[in-house]
Amino acid sequence: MAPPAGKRVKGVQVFRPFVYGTTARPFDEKTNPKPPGVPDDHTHSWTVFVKGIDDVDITYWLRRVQFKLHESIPNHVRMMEGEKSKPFSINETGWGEFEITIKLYYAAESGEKPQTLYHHLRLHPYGRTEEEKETMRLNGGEVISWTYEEQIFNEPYEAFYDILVSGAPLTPAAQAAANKSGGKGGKGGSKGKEKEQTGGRSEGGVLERSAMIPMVNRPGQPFSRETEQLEAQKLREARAKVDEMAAKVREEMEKKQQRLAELKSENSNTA
Ligand code: SLL
Repeated sequence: MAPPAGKRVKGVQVFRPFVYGTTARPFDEKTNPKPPGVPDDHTHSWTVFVKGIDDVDITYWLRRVQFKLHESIPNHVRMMEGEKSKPFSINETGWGEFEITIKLYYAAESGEKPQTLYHHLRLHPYGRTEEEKETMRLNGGEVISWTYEEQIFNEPYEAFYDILVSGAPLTPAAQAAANKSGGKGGKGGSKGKEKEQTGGRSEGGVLERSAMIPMVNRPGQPFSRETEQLEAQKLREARAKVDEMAAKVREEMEKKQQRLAELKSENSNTA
């Protein structure tokens, strides 16, 4: 592919959050019956996906995704073309866990080469404790293994930069609202600013074509400032514990050194 015409925007980095991973569910007569034709040895249905944070559209920067599944699965290399506002995803059934190769193909305007991610399909929750395992369970039976990631575009081409930051096209309702407020002849800087951000908002409050993440969690949307703060809190607590343990070890060492000095002097006295 020829590189796009135009210059790169120097000194600028644009990042876009996204989520990838798998969701698996054991077959169960009541809640997840096995569809006809699924082999006897298959124990789970599962999905692998790449999507926007809070399900916002990402197809303006991510054009298509290739999923490479285990060779035992028929037609194991699957290319998914982007469909606006829909996750890139594949539904399958099987019995075993394996590593999935996820290759990201960017918008042609970006001039970026494809990049590969690796994700381990999880059918069974894991962890040292039941509590840890529980964090992988959603809606009772589902086993989730999801990763938050940020795609960084370093010094993007000008045309691509425009696509990244210009905001999503207005929905008809938003267009009407914008016309209305504009028609009243409102002056002032803040109005102008609002107009720049033409995109709609997701349910969690995230603007289209932005790098925002939601303030709080919602069911099935665990990546938010709330989660970030909880993680930071956990890290602070772990750090305090490590400091405490280190202080204790130091104290014990000092005691031992003192004892050693005592023994040495006793020894020299008796000699
Ligand atoms: C394991 N190393 O032993 C892994 C291999 C393979 C999973 C897991 C078959 C699906 C199908 C399937 O689930 N393969 O036949 O369509 O655990």
